Amino acid sequence: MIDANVIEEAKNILLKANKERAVEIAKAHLDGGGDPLALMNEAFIPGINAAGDLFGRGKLFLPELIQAADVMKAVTDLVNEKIDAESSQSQPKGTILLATVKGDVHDIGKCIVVSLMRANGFEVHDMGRDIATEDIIKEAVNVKADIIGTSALLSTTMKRQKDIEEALKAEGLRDRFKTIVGGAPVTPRWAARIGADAYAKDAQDGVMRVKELLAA
Ligand code: B1M
Repeated sequence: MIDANVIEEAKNILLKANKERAVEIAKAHLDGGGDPLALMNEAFIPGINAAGDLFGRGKLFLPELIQAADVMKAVTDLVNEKIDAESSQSQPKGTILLATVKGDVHDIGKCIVVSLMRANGFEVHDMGRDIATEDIIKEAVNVKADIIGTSALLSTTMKRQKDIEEALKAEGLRDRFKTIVGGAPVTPRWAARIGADAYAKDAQDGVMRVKELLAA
């Protein structure tokens, strides 16, 4: 449970792009043994979403959103380092390829998903962001992935998740991989419509879903 003052301050810090203070708050929380995901889920994700809402309503300009994202990225990097440090070193439970789809540079959420899956013992190949469908499929074959996971944050780029399903079918590879999709505009309905094997609403849910997919 995150202190209400921290939640309020996280929002203001992102809007004011005060990276120094953001890092200070995050370090204090993490060094004090606080839960890394709670810090994100309860404080910083609502904070960046508030910035996104203001941007969507024309009350925040793109350079300000970019600065807020830069602060968010600094906090996410700290949280991910902490999650990585706590990760189990056991035999990998499965191989997952993750990428943000072509045309989309949003990767803050995808990076949290990467860290949490690694922390849960999966071998994760993170291709990064703005990755073409054909490259995702080629790499999945290369690394012998069990699961292909994609993130999309724009209503225009979520269509790339459908392209992946279609390309896998066209190449006769659909049965070789399970697929999971996520990202703010993505819904369970979208996942079902395009034929993805799973949808995850956040990083924790993503871990649950990949466990289910691998057990199936
Ligand atoms: Co952009 N952006 N942005 N942006 N941005 C949104 C998405 C937007 C909703 C803001 C708004 O208008 N209200 C809007 C999209 C509208 C739409 O399509 N419907 C938008 C827009 C319009 C744009 C630009 C087009 C703006 C412009 O240039 N005019 C542009 C697009 C650039 C591009 O991609 N080609 C753009 C740019 C940017 C920045 C670069 C400034 C920055 C991104 C920086 C970065 O990622 N490195 C940015 C940001 C920060 C946002 C918002 C404010 C926050 C996104 C974020 O980091 N959230 C966002 C508003 C919003 O989403 N409400 C917005 C926190 C993050 C932890 O959550 O990514 O959802 P999220 O990930 C979650 C879950 O979704 C899930 O787990 C994660 C952790 O809990 N999840 C998965 C995600 N992927 C998963 C995969 C899985 C499983 C779970 O398995 C595979």
